[in-house]
Amino acid sequence: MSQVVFITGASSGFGAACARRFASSGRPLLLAARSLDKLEQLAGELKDGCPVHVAELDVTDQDSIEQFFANLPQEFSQVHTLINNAGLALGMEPAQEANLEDWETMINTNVTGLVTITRKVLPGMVERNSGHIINLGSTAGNWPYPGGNVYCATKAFVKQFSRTLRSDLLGKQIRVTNIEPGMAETNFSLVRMKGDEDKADEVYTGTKPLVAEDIAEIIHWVTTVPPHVNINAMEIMPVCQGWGPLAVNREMEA
Ligand code: NDP
Ligand code: 8X3
Repeated sequence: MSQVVFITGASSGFGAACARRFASSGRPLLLAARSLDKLEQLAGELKDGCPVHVAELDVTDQDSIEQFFANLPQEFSQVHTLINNAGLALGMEPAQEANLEDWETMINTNVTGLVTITRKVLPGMVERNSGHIINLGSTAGNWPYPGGNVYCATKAFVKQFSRTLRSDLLGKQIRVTNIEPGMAETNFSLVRMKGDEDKADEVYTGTKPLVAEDIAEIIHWVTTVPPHVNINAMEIMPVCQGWGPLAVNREMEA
């Protein structure tokens, strides 16, 4: 049976690193993102290792989604492993000052986009009684931080959606895993800081963050455990990251 690996957000960061990691296993790769030029460049790099199909996909746009699935070559149409990776954060402002459009974009991408792609792919997995859905959650879905407001909430959604998928799929040979990385240096901060390179660099200054290849290695590993084993979730931080104490404001009136 075909073991197609479908990666959303494959043009950068974790998605591109996953494409490179899975290419070495020879499985057919279906790579999607909005930046077709970057996908084509990646496909050029991978083409000797495995069959690759790249296509433009905006997970927030229903027409784009319909077109993407309608135009899939037959040999890439039976997805075995879905890596729901497309996602982003925008802004770090406190909730009362945040841009509502940024909130909508995060919800449309990280929540609505992720569930729509899952809903498209899942019936085929159920019919074939075979598959693995790997969602990109985040430490942000477990631990709140100032300015994280809606981004953190979208990743908390991903966590619970991953668990409820497992509930619905009980009895089927379909695995679901939520991968929850902490600070990782990709284009993530540049996107979040809206192209401000100094602000994006500051996020990683003096640290040794995770890199995309660390997460790709772990995502690949969760697909290699014996078929009766389901890794429900994995939270991964760089050694330089940890938790602070709960915040207490000491300037309140008694
Ligand atoms: P990058 O910015 O490097 O990659 C994000 C990818 O998502 C790009 O390929 C981008 O492609 C794609 N994408 C964004 N919006 C859309 C859209 N509407 N439709 C299709 N693709 C889209 O960041 P990361 O690799 O770091 O992020 C990948 C995932 O990991 C995200 O879900 C993020 O929230 C999560 N994550 C990141 C962490 C980090 O610290 N870096 C930690 C924890 C989780 P394009 O612009 O071409 O569409
Ligand atoms: C990305 C990790 O801490 O920047 O999901 O929110 S964090």
